Amino acid sequence: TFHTFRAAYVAVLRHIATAHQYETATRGKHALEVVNTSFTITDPVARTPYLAARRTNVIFNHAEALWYLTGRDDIDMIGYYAPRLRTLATADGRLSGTAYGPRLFRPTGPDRCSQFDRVIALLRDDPDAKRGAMIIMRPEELVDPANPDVACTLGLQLMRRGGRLHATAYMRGNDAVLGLLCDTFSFTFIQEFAARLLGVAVGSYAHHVGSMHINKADLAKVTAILDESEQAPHQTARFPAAPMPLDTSWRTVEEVLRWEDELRHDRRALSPAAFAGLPLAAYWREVAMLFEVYRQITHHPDQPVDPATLALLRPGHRWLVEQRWPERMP
Ligand code: 5HM
Repeated sequence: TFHTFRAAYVAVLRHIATAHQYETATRGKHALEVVNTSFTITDPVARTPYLAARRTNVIFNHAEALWYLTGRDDIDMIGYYAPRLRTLATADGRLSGTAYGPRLFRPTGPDRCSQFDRVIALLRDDPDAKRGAMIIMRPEELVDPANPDVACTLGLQLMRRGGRLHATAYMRGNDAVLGLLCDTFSFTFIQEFAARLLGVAVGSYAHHVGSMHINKADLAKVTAILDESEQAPHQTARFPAAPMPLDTSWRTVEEVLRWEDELRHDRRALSPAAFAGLPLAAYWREVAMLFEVYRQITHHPDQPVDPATLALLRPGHRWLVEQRWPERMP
């Protein structure tokens, strides 16, 4: 059990790097592996590790979590933030296993509800329920042995206990360097959003993984992350986590996504004046501003990011953007 994700992340990386059980070679990747890894974090709002050596793309992290909420599986939105995901897309521009959105948030079945809607309704009516589980990996995903994109997450469970909403993720496999960070970000974001819809506090987040591994190609990065965590152990305290506003609803998410779409297509810019006028809480305005930063980075590669834009980011997010795109800073 750890307080923040950063502490859990560093502990998992250190454990595999110093005490791996197996060396595996499958589907073109060589990895160090530990089987059956679990951790719990008591503050899932502290989901971002501030580690320069990791160069977290915090804009992608928000885009991916919101992409899940849309229920979309097209590559257009997420491929803009993570171009390497395009290699997994089908000929008609869709992602299968990586796209958790349709599985969690798209209506299915006779009630035309999503798994998420059903779980929220269940937990509203029956707070002690233990059935609040959503299934992600599907039985048919192994029919084609060459399927390049099989979901790594088996399911997510929400439990309302002691006035708080706890979440559990169950994964068959997890890349401890890349996937672990992105997946914990998205799953705790969904947890916090669910807590807002239910009007309860955020509880703990637990993460259970069958195969936790470090790809050998990432070992140098892991060493750098572990060195940095020893030298700068208190970076998280410099950038306190911000909770999602209590009145966050589906309408909030839709408004942020309207801006995301405009900015991704470079149809509008989010100026400081437009930012001030957004009908959103400061937390969500700042998320929109992350997408504005990315619009400038992607659509205007010849110019540095506007200092007035950077000034409207949370200090922690600004720091991460500076680590990730130092060559684009004013
Ligand atoms: O061979 P396999 O299908 O397991 O390759 C996919 C790998 O991508 C996983 O083992 C895991 O290391 C990583 N992954 C992850 O960590 C993939 C996804 C997409 O579902 C994810 N987290 N969300």
